[in-house]
Amino acid sequence: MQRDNLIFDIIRRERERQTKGIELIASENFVSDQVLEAMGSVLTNKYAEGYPGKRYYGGCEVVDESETIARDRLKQLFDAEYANVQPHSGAQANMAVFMACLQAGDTFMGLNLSHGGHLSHGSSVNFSGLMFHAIDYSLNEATSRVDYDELERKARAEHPKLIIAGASAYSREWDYARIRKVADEIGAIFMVDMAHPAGLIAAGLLDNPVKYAHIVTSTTHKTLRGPRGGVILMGKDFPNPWGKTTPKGEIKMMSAILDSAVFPGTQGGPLEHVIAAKAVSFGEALQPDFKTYQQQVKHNAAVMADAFMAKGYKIISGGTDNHSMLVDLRTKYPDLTGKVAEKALVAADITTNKNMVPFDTRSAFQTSGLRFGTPAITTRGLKEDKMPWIVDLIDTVLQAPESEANIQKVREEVNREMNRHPLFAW
Ligand code: DSN
Repeated sequence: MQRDNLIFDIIRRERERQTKGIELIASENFVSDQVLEAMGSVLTNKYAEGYPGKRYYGGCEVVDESETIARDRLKQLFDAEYANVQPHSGAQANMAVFMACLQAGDTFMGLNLSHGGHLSHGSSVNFSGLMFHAIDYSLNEATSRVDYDELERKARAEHPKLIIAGASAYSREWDYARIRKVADEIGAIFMVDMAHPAGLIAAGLLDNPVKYAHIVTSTTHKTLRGPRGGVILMGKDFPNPWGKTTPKGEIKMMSAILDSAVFPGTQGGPLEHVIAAKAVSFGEALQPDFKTYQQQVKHNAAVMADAFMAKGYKIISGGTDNHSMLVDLRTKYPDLTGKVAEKALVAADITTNKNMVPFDTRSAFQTSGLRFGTPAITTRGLKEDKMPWIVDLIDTVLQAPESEANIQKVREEVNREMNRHPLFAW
């Protein structure tokens, strides 16, 4: 068969892009060579609908072992009793939880998307907002932190069946205990989507939501530094409170309902090559040096946020407890949109994404903010001493985002420095 040079040339160019630039997208990271190897393995050839020991295909005895190891390592990492490693993504994991806990049209509550929430937590263009009745809570305007008073007020008034904590752009720790308390009061299920800070949580640097929530979902590729994918966890199993029963009239436990909601409810065959790569990355996260890495991620983020503020930028909520931060450009550059800023930075080989800020005056296509995160550059080996340097470069670009000469000067400096931090061993 002829080699597909067209596609492999694209892969080569993407590798080059990743190698020469500063990667600041808060939800991205660089996996290890052995995670890549597992993903590109012959396991992609295997159909394995079902779960270990209970499959709909023959020949699953080998992949049963890697899926079991993935589940066991994940449970150990987060001190959980139940784990499902089959969701293809975080949104798929969330969809399975909706299917397990709600009926179409039921009310649930999540953080407003424009305040840092996620599409699958109730956006009107996502299945969550299209098929269910989504209500939201927001950030307090003065503090830019979750408005727990509003959350409690709305929960008591509207009785959602499911309350979701977790965000895509929120740099602060959560008060999970407070949300669980109101969920118990109104008889709601409490779910945490820990996709962004999962790695910091695994390393014990942030509170573990598995202690408080009924159900926890996550992606595996952000701070956790695994392959792209999703997972579902529970600290303790419990009977489904909405009374779903088996044909024999028995109350089903949530673990069985969740397993069925993933397969056959919302997915077909699991991606066993990705599940093996998840297992490898969970094994890496169980090593002591993963904690050192996460400490550096957190420290780099704190130093970066301070460096932005020292230059007159507004950081939403005044800092960060995790790996990410949201910059409101309006304080320093009132006329600069996130869209223009992102484009200029990308041209300088600094990758970030435009993001709405709470109470934004611009649309999601323009935005007044930029989101930054440190997981990827920390994997690359950059330490806190480089964070003010990165902020200087960003500020140089944003001072004259239309100037190609300015951008070129920064790009050359970025490429020179990143050349000193090899990314791939092969
Ligand atoms: N889109 C992801 C992020 O960038 O945060 C969340 O799924």
